[in-house]
Amino acid sequence: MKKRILYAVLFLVFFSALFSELNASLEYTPEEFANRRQTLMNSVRDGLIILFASPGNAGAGHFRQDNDFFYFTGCEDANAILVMVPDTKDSFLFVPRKTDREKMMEGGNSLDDAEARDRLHFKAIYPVSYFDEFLARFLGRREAVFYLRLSQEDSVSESRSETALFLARRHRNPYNAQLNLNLFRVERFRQLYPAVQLKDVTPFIDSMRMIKTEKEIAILRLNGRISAEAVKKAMLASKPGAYEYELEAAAVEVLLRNGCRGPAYPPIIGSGPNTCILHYEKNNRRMESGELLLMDFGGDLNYLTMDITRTWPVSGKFTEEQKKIYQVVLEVQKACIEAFKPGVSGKDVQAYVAQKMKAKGIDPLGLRGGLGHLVGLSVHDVQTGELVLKEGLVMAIEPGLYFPEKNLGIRIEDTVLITKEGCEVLTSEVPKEIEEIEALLARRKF
Ligand SMILES: [Mn+2]
Repeated sequence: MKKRILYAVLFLVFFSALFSELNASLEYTPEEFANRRQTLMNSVRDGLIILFASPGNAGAGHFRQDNDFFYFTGCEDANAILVMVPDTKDSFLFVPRKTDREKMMEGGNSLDDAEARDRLHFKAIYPVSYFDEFLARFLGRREAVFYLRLSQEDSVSESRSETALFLARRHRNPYNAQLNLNLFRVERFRQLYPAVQLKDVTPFIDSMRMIKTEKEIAILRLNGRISAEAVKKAMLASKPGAYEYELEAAAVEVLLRNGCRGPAYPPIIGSGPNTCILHYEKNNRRMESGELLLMDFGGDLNYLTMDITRTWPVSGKFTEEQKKIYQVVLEVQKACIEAFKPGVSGKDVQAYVAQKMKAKGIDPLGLRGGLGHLVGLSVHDVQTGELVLKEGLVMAIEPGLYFPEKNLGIRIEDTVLITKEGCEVLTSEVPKEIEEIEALLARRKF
């Protein structure tokens, strides 16, 4: 027993050290962001590009910058504005002037840092109160076009279209039907600058954000390993009689120990009937032997997310029926991953899956496979146009079969990087083969 504890401690020390060393080399450099601004200005070419930082912290979570603002600045100042001038290739940052009291409570921002302008490659850093005067001066001289985010914002857990969807749902109740911040800003521009043509910068941003840079790929690889370890720890924490939230605790600990801000979305840990609720997040049910557990989980590391789902039996052994359905989902998921390579569309993947299932004599039970969703600064990352796979895209593939009448839902999800010839599974370190899962669960003692 003592020996086991010693090994556990040694493993933990080694494990933490390994990941933290990797973490240190994965800091973004200011040049990464300056280069992105140049690329964006090269493709937009006219007018002004204007992007907004998050206004401030909300709720109990840690501050997380607006995705588009972060992508082009790396700056975590709240309530700031970024202006890019494609004509001169200059960038300007506008930041609130903090009072002494604010500085004492929260620390300063880029305005208080004399070297920030040079280090971050801005032409100037101004107080945000100068922003409208800056625009007035600019409008006196040049053709009036502002490139704004006319589409919705995304967040760590929600895509641009989900933001729009949730807003539409909120507006079902007329007493909650105010504009969100993004739309309010557009309205304000229309009121203050009626002669200025407003154009959407979002498609330009999205085509850049879709293809991951070398640094982003390194961060995503590490996040894949950390998030996989987290799911493995949750698998080992599962047992008949345990509560779903106990698994959440085990998994989140691995994220926090390894430098993630936290989960990329509310962890989904459903047992029995809850395996059939796709976005279940109460995580407060007691699990029993004979049931399945479905866990959908991923970390948020340096503003890049991860998405994994595994399904396993609480008892440690699949029943024959569970095994049969699990095998179908697994074969479809593996066939999708086999089909992933540059040039492939969703239809191509479906055709490959159908042919593969036929050759193996497996009834896919209506499951067809496909492309899944992109992963990046948001776990449901940005996308422009009809999706065809390209080198540098990162995708989650997540086929699932759900039978509420049997309290049986199975989903298997990995996040993959599209490479020159195929794809690299970033989350491969958490088992998904039946024998591997049962072998891992056999290590539990209860
Ligand atoms: Mn997913």
